[in-house]
Amino acid sequence: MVLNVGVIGTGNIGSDHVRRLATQVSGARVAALFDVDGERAGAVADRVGARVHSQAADVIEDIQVDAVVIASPGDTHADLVLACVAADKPVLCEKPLATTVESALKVLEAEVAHGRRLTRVGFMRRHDPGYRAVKVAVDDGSVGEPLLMHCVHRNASVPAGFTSDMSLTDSVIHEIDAARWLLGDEIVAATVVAVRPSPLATNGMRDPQLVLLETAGGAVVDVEVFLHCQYGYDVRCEVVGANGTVSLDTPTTGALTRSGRREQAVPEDWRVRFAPAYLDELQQWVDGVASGNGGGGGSSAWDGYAATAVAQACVASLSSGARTAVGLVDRPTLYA
Ligand code: NAD
Ligand code: ISE
Repeated sequence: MVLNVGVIGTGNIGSDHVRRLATQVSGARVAALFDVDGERAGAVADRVGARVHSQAADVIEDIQVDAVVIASPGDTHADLVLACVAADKPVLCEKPLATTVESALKVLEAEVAHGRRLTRVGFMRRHDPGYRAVKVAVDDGSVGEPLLMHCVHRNASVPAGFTSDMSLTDSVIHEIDAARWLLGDEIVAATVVAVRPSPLATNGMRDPQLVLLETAGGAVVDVEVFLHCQYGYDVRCEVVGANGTVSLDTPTTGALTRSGRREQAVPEDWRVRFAPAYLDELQQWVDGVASGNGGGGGSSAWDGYAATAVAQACVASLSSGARTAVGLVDRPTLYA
């Protein structure tokens, strides 16, 4: 059986997902797509032989579309996921699930009322071989009880229009999900310290920032987020346990040794660094949907809601300078 996928949003990551679905993922084809930029949608559709619709709802309601990938901007996600749930279609929604806690909660409530998990959120680090190795070492007790997690999230630069809040809601949200997943615990408080801004940060953006996250069980996670680091894309993670530590492997794209020096290439951006993770994420999702379980494991709507709630607490802390508590609703049994 071939899964017919509809894609909404064909920008940076949407067009990449279309290419992967069409050429690398087995058991799937891109049947239909939509982007508000019709020319862009047309060009992407031509490459893979997909239909172009004139609105997102038409992709979701297309009877020849079995499942939907959402890769439009974050503030469009919640309404589109709600439409997928109403249409009983499995959906892989790029992060974030929603840009407000209220809209994330609406998704959660709709899915609970529907009675079946249809939503996966594109927190692809759960599919990265390096992160998976860290998870194994934490879960099998190799490093003992996890106490601390140190993270670095650096981008060479970000597009114009990227804001201080987006460092938290668009970038640190990956560490928020990774910390909840690796430590198996909810985050209950966030504190953000804005560092003296890099002279290269534009539009008054507070960059870098330091983020402290506290878990219910008392572990603490620190994140340096620096989105104008210039030199490349650099994501690091170390979990410090009672008996040892485990660090993320940071794959390079090449190593050059000559003239008494060794140089290692740094990936240019997330496309390069996490390419295997995006592919594994899509393949697992396609296999899961095809086997009738709505898309299998990975980040659920609950994970998407919790990450949004923590990211919003970070935004509040950046603005107030104060430690900010995270209040989550009770976890519905659908996500037990
Ligand atoms: P982008 O701006 O390159 O692409 C967004 C596309 O959506 C554009 O083509 C735009 O025309 C289109 N669009 C805008 N409004 C729309 C609407 N209402 N309906 C349909 N299409 C619409 O952005 P991007 O970098 O591709 O990011 C898209 C999403 O993917 C964001 O939520 C972002 O956070 C996420 N993302 C995730 C990762 C990751 O590592 N998992 C990496 C990059 C982006
Ligand atoms: C982007 O949207 C992503 O999700 C990347 O993984 C992240 O590293 C980057 O900072 C975000 O802007």
